Amino acid sequence: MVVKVYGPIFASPKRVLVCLIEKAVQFETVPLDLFKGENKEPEYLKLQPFGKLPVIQDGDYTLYESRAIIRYYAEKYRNQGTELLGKTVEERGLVEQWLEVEAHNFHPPVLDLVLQVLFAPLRGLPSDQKLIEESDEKVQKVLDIYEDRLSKSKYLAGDFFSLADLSHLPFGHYLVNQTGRGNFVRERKHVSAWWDDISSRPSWQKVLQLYKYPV
Ligand SMILES: N[C@@H](CCC(=O)N[C@@H](CS)C(=O)NCC(=O)O)C(=O)O
Repeated sequence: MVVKVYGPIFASPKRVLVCLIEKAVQFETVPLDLFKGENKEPEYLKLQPFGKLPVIQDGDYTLYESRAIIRYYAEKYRNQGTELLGKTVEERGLVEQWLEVEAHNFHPPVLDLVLQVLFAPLRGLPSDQKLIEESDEKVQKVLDIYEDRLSKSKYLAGDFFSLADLSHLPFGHYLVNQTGRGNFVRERKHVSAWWDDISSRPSWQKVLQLYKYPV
């Protein structure tokens, strides 16, 4: 059974796509246009009642929340493709810790920047300058902590690439390439080397090549 992934051009579904490629899991994609509100159509809400992307269908199994989906596939295909969860329970603990950091410390201010810097002008709305300034400050503080961590280990959870690193790719891409804040990464030597390493992985390059971001 081939996994179906909804909305591949958008950022959060890309978290799932890059994981499936790392795990050598076959998938097909189902286009869904957020700009046309297709995520609020009754048929889609049956799959994802909050009207967000992504959702996956794997046979008659349906799952939403991108970080839940990547954990599911990393565990289900533990012995296939790249090992993304660590080899010991201690490594797994660190993978989980940094996945939580990505979700709760890195992602929220980066999302605010993406919404204010990229999407507000697109919708003809004014950008909230105060929120932009606050988010800039928050992201830089988070990256200071990453710089310290990455001066001690090559990747976030240790000396192995994991789900924790992978989870940064979709919005890290926005931060570095689309919001004019590449300097936040480039000014931090270890963060910069880490970003170059993870974003040059063939899996991520393939996602970028196949599914262009909408903005
Ligand atoms: N926590 C969710 C967030 C998903 C999310 O916000 N997706 C965006 C696309 S990147 C979306 O569906 N936005 C449409 C909306 O909020 O109406 C996940 O990781 O799956």
